[in-house]
Amino acid sequence: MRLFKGIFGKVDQLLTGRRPVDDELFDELEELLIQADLSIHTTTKLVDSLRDTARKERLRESDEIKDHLKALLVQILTEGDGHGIKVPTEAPAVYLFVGVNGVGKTTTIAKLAYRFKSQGKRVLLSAADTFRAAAIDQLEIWANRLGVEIIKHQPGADPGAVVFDSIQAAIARKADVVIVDTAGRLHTKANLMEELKKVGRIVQKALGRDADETLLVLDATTGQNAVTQAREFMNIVPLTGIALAKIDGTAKGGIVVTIKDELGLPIKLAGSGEQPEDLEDFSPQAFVEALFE
Ligand SMILES: Nc1nc2c(ncn2[C@@H]2O[C@H](COP(=O)(O)OP(=O)(O)O)[C@@H](O)[C@H]2O)c(=O)[nH]1
Ligand SMILES: [Mg+2]
Repeated sequence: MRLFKGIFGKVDQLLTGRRPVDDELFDELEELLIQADLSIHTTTKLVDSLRDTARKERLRESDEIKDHLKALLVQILTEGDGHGIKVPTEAPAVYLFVGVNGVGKTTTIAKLAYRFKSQGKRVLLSAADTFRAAAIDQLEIWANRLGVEIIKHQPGADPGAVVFDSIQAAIARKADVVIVDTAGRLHTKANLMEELKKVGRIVQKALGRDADETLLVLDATTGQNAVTQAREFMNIVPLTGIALAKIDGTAKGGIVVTIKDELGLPIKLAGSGEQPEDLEDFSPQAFVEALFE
C-alpha cells in the first residue's frame, strides 16, 4: 500500500537504532503518536502495553519496541470482521453510502462503480441525495463518464422512492451492483435520521434483506473530527464499516487506528485522489508496513 508512506517516519526514527528503552523514549513515542492523529485513549493503551512488554521481556533497545508496536497496530486493525466489501450470493449487491457533505461520498461511490465496471459488472447508481440538485447532477456526470446506469428523480423527491426504484430497476435489468448516494445534511439532524432510517427500511422491502454494506465516508484530513462524525452516524444508522477518503491529503495516519480502536468499525476502503482508480481495499498489514517505510 503506497498510502500514508512515511507518516510514522518520526516514530520509525525514534525506534530505529540503539536508543535505550527508558521513560524518556516512551514519553517521546507518546507525543509522536498523538501528533500522528491517534487519540489520547488509543495512544495511552498502546504505550502502556509496550511498557509492559518491555519490562516483561526485558527489551533493551528501541528497535525491539518497533516490532511490538507494529504487531499491536495490526492487531487493533484486524480485530472483528473482515475488511473487504461484502459480496452477497444473490445479486444485486446494495451498498449505501452515508456521511456529511464534502467528505468525498460521491467521489468514493464513483471510484467503486469504476472498480465494479472494470470487473465486468453491471452497475447502477442511485441518486438518493435529493436534497441538493447539484448532488444529483454530480452523480449523473460520474455515471456518464464511467458508462454506468443511474436512477434519479427530481430534486426534493423522496429518497426512499429513488432507492425503491433503483433496486427494482436493478432486479429487472439484472444489474450486479446498486450504489446509493444519500444526503449528508438536511434541515435538522432528526430529519436526516428519519430519512436514513427510511432508506434502510426501503432496502429491506425492495431487496428482502438489509443493504450489504452501509459505509460511512470520512475525510482523513479532518483528524479527530472524523471520530466525532462516526459516533454521530453510528447513532443514526447501523454502519458496517468506513470508507476513508483523502488519505493523500494527510501526513498522518493515526486516525485510522483510532477509528477502529474506539468505534470498532472496520476500515474497508481507502481513497487517495480524485481519479476513478484512486481507491484501494484497506489492508491492515500493508497499512502498518507503509506507516513505517
Ligand atoms: N485529494 C482527494 N480529494 C478527494 C478525494 N475524495 C474526494 N475528493 C474531493 O473532495 C471534494 C468533495 O467530494 P464529494 O465526493 O463531492 O463529497 P460529498 O459531498 O461527500 O459527496 C471534491 O472536490 C472531490 O474531488 C480523495 O480521496 N482525495
Ligand atoms: Mg455528494
